[in-house]
Order: sequence, then C-alpha cells, then structure tokens
Amino acid sequence: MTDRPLLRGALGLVFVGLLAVPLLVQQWSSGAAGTSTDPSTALERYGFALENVAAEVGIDFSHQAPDLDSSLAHIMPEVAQAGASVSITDVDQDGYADLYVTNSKRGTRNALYRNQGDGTFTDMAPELGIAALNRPETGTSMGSVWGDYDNDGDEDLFVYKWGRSALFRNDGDAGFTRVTDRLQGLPDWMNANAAVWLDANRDGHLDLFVGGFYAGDVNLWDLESTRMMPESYEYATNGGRNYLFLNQGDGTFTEVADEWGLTGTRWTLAAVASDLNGSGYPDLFLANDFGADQLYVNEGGEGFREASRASNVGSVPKSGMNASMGDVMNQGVQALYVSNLTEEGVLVQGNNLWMADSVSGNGTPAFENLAGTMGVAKAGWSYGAQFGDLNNDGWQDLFVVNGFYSGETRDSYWYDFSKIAGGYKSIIEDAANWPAMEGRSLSGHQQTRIWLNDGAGQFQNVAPAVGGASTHDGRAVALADFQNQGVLNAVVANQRGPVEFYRNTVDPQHDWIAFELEGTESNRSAIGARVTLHWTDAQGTPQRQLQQVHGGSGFGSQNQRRLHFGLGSDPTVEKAVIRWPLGTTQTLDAPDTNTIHRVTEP
Ligand SMILES: [Ca+2]
Ligand SMILES: [Ca+2]
Ligand SMILES: [Ca+2]
Ligand SMILES: [Ca+2]
Repeated sequence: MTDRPLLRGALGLVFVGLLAVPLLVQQWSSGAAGTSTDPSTALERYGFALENVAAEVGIDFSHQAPDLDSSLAHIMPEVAQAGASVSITDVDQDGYADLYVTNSKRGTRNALYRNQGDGTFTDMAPELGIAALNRPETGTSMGSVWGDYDNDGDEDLFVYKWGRSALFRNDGDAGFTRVTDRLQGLPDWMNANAAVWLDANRDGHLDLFVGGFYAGDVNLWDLESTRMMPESYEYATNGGRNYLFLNQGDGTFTEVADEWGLTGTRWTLAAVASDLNGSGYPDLFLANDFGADQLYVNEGGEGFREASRASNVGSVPKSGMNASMGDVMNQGVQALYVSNLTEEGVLVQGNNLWMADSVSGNGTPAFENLAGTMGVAKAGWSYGAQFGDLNNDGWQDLFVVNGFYSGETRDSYWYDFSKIAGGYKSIIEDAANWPAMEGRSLSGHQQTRIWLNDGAGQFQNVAPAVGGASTHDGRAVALADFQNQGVLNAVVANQRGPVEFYRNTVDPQHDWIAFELEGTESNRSAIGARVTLHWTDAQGTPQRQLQQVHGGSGFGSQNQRRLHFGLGSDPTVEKAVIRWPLGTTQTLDAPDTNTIHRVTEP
C-alpha cells in the first residue's frame, strides 16, 4: 500500500497551523443554544430537560480502559481507545428495559443493570454469569448486542472483544449459558469492535456480523511486534477481517464471510444493517477508521456486493466511528449518520448524514451528504450517535457523544499526532515510532452534542441548555423508555469514565406512541422490522416517519427494540404500517396515542 500525498499535504498544513498557534486551546462548539441548565427554562424552550441521575437510580459503574502490552505504554490512550459500551434489552421479559455495560481493564466486570420497575436498577451480571468476561487470558470486552437467535422468547447476548468474543444463550431464570462454540468459524482470538444481528438471508433466524479492528493475529497484551498500527491514516487495509455467521436454525452458525463477499480487512469500528434499496433484504454498512467506509448490498440473501464508491458512502476516506439511522425529514426514508473527527483549526473531516438520493437499476442506492446543510457535521472527535425524538415533538433528534482523550494536562498531542499520521507506511504502522503522549490530550474535554431537529431541515445543539453537556470522553449512547412513560432516556458510556443515565422530562402536552414487535415467522426479536407511522400534526400537516428495529447501531451500542414516536401536540394518528422482516405488511388503523402497542406478527 502506498499513502496518498494528499493527506501528507493536508497534514503539512496542519503543522503550519499548529506552529502559528503555539498553544492549542480546546474550543467549544459555537452556536450551542444557551448555557442555562435550569430545567423549567429548558422544558419551556425546547420541550425537554435532562438530568444525569445514575447514582440516584443505582447505576454506579466506571469504565477502565484496557491495559495493553508495555511496549505501547507511551501511546496507551491512543491504542486503548475503546471498550465503553451500552446495549439495551428487556432481559427478563418483564416489560421494563434493562441495560448491559462493558468494562475493559483486565479483571474488571461487566454489569447488567436490571430495571426493577420502580425507577431503580440492580446489577444482576454476576449471578447470571455474564460479569467476569475480562479475565486476562480471554482478552477484554468492547461491546455487546442482543438478539433472540434461537427464537425462544429470551434475548441472547453476544459480547465482542479484543480476544475471545462470547455468545451467551439466555435461559431465563437459569441465567446464561456460554454457547460460543456454536459459532463455527469464529477464531479463537480476534480484535472485534463491532457486531450486529441481522437476518441476512431472511429465513427467520438471526445471523450475526462481527467486524475486526486490529488485525486478528495481534495479541495486544503480548505483542510479537509493535508493527500493529494502521499503515495509513486514510487507506489502511491492515486491520482485522470481518465475519458473517449464518444461523443454521438448529442452534449453530456457519461462517460465510468469504462466500458472501465480505472480504475486507479495514479497521471496522461500527456497523448497521438496513434495507437501503427497497429489496426487502438487509444491506450492511461499515464505518471504518483510517479509511473509506463500506456499503454491502444484499443480493437476494445469497451474498453481498460491495457498492461503497457507487453509493458515494465510500467516496471520501475519513475516520468512521459510528453508524446509526433516522428518518430526519419525516419522508419515510432513513438517513445514515456516520461520525468522523473534527478538530477546529487542525483537521475538519466533518460527520456524514447520508440521505438516500436514488436507487439504480441494479439496486445500488446513491446517497448525498447533508450533514453540513442540516447542521450536524461538526461534533468534535465524535463517537456514538443515536436518533430519537427526545422532546416528543414529532421530529427525530440526534444525540452525539465525543472526545478522544482528556489527558492529565491541557497540552495537546495533536502536533505529534499529525506528524505521525502523515508519515509513510513503514513509519506510521510501527507503534515504536509514535511520539509519547505524556499525559497530553487528543481532542479531549469535548462537549456532547444534543441536536434538536426543527422539522425544517435544521438541527440546533441544545446540550448545555437541556442539561446534557457532559465533557467525559464519550463512546456509546443508547436510548430507551425505561419507565414506560412515553419518554426516551439516554444512557452514555464513557471511556475511562462513569456511565451516565439521563432522566428525561418532556413537555406533557406532547403525545407519543410506541410499538413493541414480536416476530413469529420472522425472527422473534423482529430485528429488521419497520414501522411507518402516518399522522396529521396540530397544524394539519400530514407526517410520516419510518423507524426500524435494529440488532445493534451507533458505536458500541444498541437501543431498545421498542420503536418510540413523538407526535407533538394534538396529533391525529391515521395508521401504522408494519413491514415484518419476512415481508408481511400489517396495518394498524388509528392506533391509540400515549400507548405502547405490543404487536405479534400475524
Ligand atoms: Ca426487564
Ligand atoms: Ca433466545
Ligand atoms: Ca438468517
Ligand atoms: Ca424532536
């Protein structure tokens, strides 16, 4: 591989910029709405107010980063950048959403916070057998995804790791049973940073995609060589390979990535599966660090065809860190949001909001990046992002967490980072060549963005005003209505920081409706199912919004499977059209508002 001179040129300019500004001072984003955190003011102005009540509800969890091979000590924050994650499920089927968070230092424990239904949570992971997953010989957790792979009604758990990823069957009251050996073809060791459940061949059984970050033969605790870094900041293909496990329907899986055309070895950090071309089959989008993102079009459940460039999503290499979807314009089409990195005055990649433009005759969708136009391009060094209607006004808002590394000093590592990132392959790929970080920050102390959708094509950051302007190094965010009150709360997992649980208080004049789907012929988790809600708002304007059940989205996260729609004041709901994963369409006429509708596939 050769590096393109383009980036070296760009980073050369970075150099000049930094030399001209000897002290790089962290800049908050401009244009954030207000600085007030007075909840009543926020409620009045924006229709919602957030408060981190983690301690109050019994969530006391602090992430500790991986402690890797001592030859990486000088750049440990750079290489041990991930592992804080959060995924949401109703683990015990009591109607209340529970959450699972991962830790990453050897010997630390993951936690399953069971929702007790009274507003508090209790960690059940030790007694259920899913806590001690970071033992030295097994590597360390990076994230998890829930899906009922055996269609028995209990949500099963896949934990992806740098090391030995693990599959757990949920046996209800009996706890979890480790069934990793059912994933035939899963290597004994890999450095996975992404996974998503999907029914790739639409046979009613959930399949599993797993994406690799560092190359699979690298043991980060026992390095044979320090030549394990990306070979380029833009075109690295020396990352980990990807895996696709097809569910055989008998409790076992067969690995088919090669046959299905998933042959890349880029540095995958996030994945999302969704039918992007209307074929009925889920396509697969991969956000890759150190290079271009990838889109794989599903060809009738028999394989994937790469359409990264043809669809535009792989046209410009950036640092892909997130993949999430939301119908931001109420057009019945979901846009795809990809996080990248922006450091004002240094490197402005901008995040991508890919809006579907057209679908060609061979089924390749084409996308246009509207992030700049809609005001969601710059969110610092962004990681996890999720769409959800936080104020129930009928428009999908966007919650983005960020911040790479907040060091002990306010000095910046950016100058040294730019030098090494612009270096030739033989330089950049060897960790020994990287300048020591020495406690310096790299895009640290950044502020969460909570972007409110105005319904007219613009988003406004209201994080400080509504009480959500955390400056921890955010990694994952997931949304759920934990109290079944028609309000989305947010859970944020921070690297080397606490799990934050944001209670959301929403304008009671705003109505809502929610759908909890259960498949029968389709996979029981209904992953891949879509609901298009049609209603008329208070102004008499017809609205329609599409949402999908995901088996993982964002970065290191999974939202509740329940689909939550805000409706604004005085809505008239016409109908909800459900498209089940196997294709059956079901219409609910005038479903009641302010109600959770539990719907079983007919
Ligand atoms: Ca529960
Ligand atoms: Ca199950
Ligand atoms: Ca399947
Ligand atoms: Ca909204």
